Amino acid sequence: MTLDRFLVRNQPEHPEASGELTRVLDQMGTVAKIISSHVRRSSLEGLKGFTGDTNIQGEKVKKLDILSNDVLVEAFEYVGIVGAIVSEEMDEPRVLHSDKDREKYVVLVDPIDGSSNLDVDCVIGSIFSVHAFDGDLEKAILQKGTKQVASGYIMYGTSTLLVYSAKDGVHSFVLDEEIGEFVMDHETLRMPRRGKIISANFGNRDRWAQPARNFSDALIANESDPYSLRYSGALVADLHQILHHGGIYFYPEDDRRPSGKLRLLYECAPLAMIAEEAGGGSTTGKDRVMGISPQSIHQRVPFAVGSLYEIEAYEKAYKTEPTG
Ligand code: AHM
Ligand code: MG
Repeated sequence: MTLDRFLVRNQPEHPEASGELTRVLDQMGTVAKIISSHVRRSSLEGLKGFTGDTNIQGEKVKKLDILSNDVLVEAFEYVGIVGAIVSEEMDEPRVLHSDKDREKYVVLVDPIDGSSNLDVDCVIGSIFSVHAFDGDLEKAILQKGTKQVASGYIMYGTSTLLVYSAKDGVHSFVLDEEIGEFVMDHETLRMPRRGKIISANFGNRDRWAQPARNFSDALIANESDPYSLRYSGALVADLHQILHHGGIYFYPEDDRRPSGKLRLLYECAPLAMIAEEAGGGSTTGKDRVMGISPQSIHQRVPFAVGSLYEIEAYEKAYKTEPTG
């Protein structure tokens, strides 16, 4: 079963079953193939390293960040029904069309997740979220995660994978490079209720908010049923592993970053939706990530995502020791 066949087959099940969401998701598959091909050839094509610029987040921009961003913008300009695109790499939303009768969606993306892995040929990803758009751009962008029409990620690992949900479960496809198609590997991914993986940057442990420290100390102290630490530097890769084996990823607020590191609209909310659709959850510690009303396009939030058991324990740690 290829991605395009599956999308057509499932079209009537999509909440917005006009066939147009299918076009957006199908185009994401094309984007995935193009970026994947550049990622695989990045050493040969001289795509490693920085451009010399800094983005709105204050982070140094890499060549592949920009190339991937351009691929996404061009792809959705072509589709016609995407009115605008919001990206980690662009200060402001890029308006693609102003044909009010045709625009149906806004696409929000992190073109390259785990940029620091790029130059050492380790796993990276792309994250996307699709919002409905009825002509009011700001309203369309600043929607709660619960309002997402679809979301997903692409993982450039040992294989290239595309995982998405259109609120009808989580579907996973692997790129067959010989035929140039995404082929289904899991029709419905379900996450274990409780897992074995703990994924966080423990180099920051002493800076974390106290509840996150308490939570991780308690988990690690469980000698009878120990957890395994897995932290790749790419959230997509860590979440993908947790989807299969269960556990928790967290990037909490700390004394340098009071709102954490990760961006709500194009990193946290789309992956929170994937986790929830797979039977897991996501929280800031205090609030369900999917329920947060965004205030700005590059807003950051403390983020934990994973199996229900660990997410509940994380929230309990925040209730026991509020951060104020
Ligand atoms: P990026 O989109 O700039 O790559 O940042 C997001 C990434 C996540 O994929 C990863 O989990 C985290 O930042 C790693 O940050 P750190 O190096 O601080 O642990
Ligand atoms: Mg990024």
